[in-house]
Amino acid sequence: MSRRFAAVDLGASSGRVMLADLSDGLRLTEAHRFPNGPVRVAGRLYWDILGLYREILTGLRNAGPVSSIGVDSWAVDYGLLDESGALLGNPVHYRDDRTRGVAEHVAETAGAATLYETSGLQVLPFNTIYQLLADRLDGAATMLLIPDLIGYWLTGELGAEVTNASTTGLLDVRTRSWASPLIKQLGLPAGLFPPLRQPGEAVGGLRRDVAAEIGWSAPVRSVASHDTASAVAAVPATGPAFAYVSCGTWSLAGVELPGPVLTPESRAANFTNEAGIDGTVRYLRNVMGLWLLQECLRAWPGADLGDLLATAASERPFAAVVNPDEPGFLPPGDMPARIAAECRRTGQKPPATPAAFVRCVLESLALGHRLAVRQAMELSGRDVEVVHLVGGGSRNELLCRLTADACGLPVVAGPAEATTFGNVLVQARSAGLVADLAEMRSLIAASQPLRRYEPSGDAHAWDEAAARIS
Ligand code: ADP
Ligand code: LRH
Repeated sequence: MSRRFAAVDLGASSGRVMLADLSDGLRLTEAHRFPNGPVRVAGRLYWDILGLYREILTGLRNAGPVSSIGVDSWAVDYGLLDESGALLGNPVHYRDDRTRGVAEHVAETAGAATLYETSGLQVLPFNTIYQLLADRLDGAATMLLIPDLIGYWLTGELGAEVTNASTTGLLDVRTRSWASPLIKQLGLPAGLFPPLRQPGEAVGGLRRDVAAEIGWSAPVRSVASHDTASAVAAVPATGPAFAYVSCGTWSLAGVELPGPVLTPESRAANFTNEAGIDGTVRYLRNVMGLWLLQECLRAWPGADLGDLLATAASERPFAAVVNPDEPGFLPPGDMPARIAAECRRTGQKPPATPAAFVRCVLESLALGHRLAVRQAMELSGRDVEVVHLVGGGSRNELLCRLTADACGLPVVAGPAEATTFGNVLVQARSAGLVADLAEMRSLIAASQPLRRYEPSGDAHAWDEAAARIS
C-alpha cells in the first residue's frame, strides 16, 4: 500500500485537490486549484457544481494513484436526487435570499429552545433545515450534502457524513443520529436523509467510468467532510487549553469540547455545537470572515492584496470599526459601500482609501474573533492559553497580529491548508499510519512551519473599539 492520499477540499472561495505523502514525514503538494464562488442565474444564487466536479476530476488525474481519496467542503448546502439518483436542479448557494424569514417562522412553530436543545445549532438563515423548508421537494428522494454528492458521483454510494450532517439543524446533537421527531414535526420526508457515515469509514470504490476518466482507481474514504471539522482536527495544539479561529471565507472561532453546551445563555449568544471527529464538539460562532475582504477586492479591479495589506499595516489604528456580523454583509455586492454606510450609521467617518478599508475590515474581524473566543471561554468554562489561527487567513500577518492584540492572547498561525491536513490524516489513520487525534496534531506541529504572535499594543484601545460595536 502506498502512503499517498488525495484530499478534495472545496472551500467557498477556492477548491483544491491536494496530494499528501506520508512516506517520510508529511508532505503536501497541490495537484490542482480552481476558483469557486456564487453564480447568479435569473435572480437566484447557485454553485457551479458540475464545473467543480470537472475540476475535481482534473485534480485527481493530476494527482496520480493514491491509497484513498477523501472529500470535504463548506457546510449546509446540498443537492436533491430523484428516485433514479439524478440531480434535481442545481444546488443553491447559502448566500441566496430564498430563506428570508424562514428561521423566524420555524422558531415560532417548533420553538427556538426546543430546536437548540435538539440540534445545538446556532441560528444562521442558511442552515439546511431552513433551505429545505424554502425548497420544492416534489420528486426528491434523497438529500445529499455537497461532499456526499461528490462522493456519490465518484462511487455510486449514498450516505451522509456525520460532521457535516451536524450543520443541517436536523441532527440530534446528543445521539448524533437524525432527529426523526423534529424531521416529522416539520413535515420533511424522513426518507430524504440517507444513513449516516462516520469519518474514517469506507465510502466505496471509484465507479468504473470515473476510474477510466482519471486513469487510475482507489477507494473513497469518508473523512470529517465538513471543512471546518477537518480544519479543527488539524489544529496543531499540544494541550487542551486552546481556542481556534478557522479563518477563510468565514472565521469559525471557538473551542473544542467533549460534549455540547446547550444552556439558555449559550443559545442567546448564538453559539453552535457542531460534531467533530471522535465525539468532540466544535463550540463556536461564525464570524463573517475574509468574505468582507474578498468582496472589497472584487469592488476594486486591479487591486493587489499584498500591496494593500502592506499599506494597511501603517494606517491609523481604530479610525473606524464595524460589527463584522451585520446581516447586511452576508450577500454578494458592493462591500466598500456597505461598510461605509455602516460607519456612517454608527457615527464614524468612513474609510477614504482601499488601504483604510482593509484596516477597518481586519480590525473589525479581530474584534469579532475576540468576542467569539471570550464568549466561548465564558460559556463553556474552558481555559484558553493560546489561539490557533488556521486556514488561508493565517497567511495574513496583519490579521494574525491584530487578533493576538485584540484577544490579549498569543496566536499561533498555520497551517494555511489545515482542512486538507485534517482530511488526509483521517485517511492515514484508517490506513493505520497515525494512531489518534493527538498524534495527528503533533505530526502537524512537528512538520509544518507555524508562526507565533505575542499580544502587544494598547489593550485599552481594543476595549474602547469593542465597545464601539457592541
Ligand atoms: P476557503 O476555504 O473559505 O475558500 P481559504 O482558507 O482558502 O478559504 O482562505 C482564503 C483567504 O485566505 C483569501 O480570501 C485571502 O484573504 C486569504 N489569503 C490567502 N493567501 C493569502 C496571502 N498570501 N496573504 C494574505 N491573505 C491570504
Ligand atoms: C466554512 C463553512 C462554515 C459554515 C459555512 C457555510 O467553509 O463550512 O463552517 O458555517 O461554511
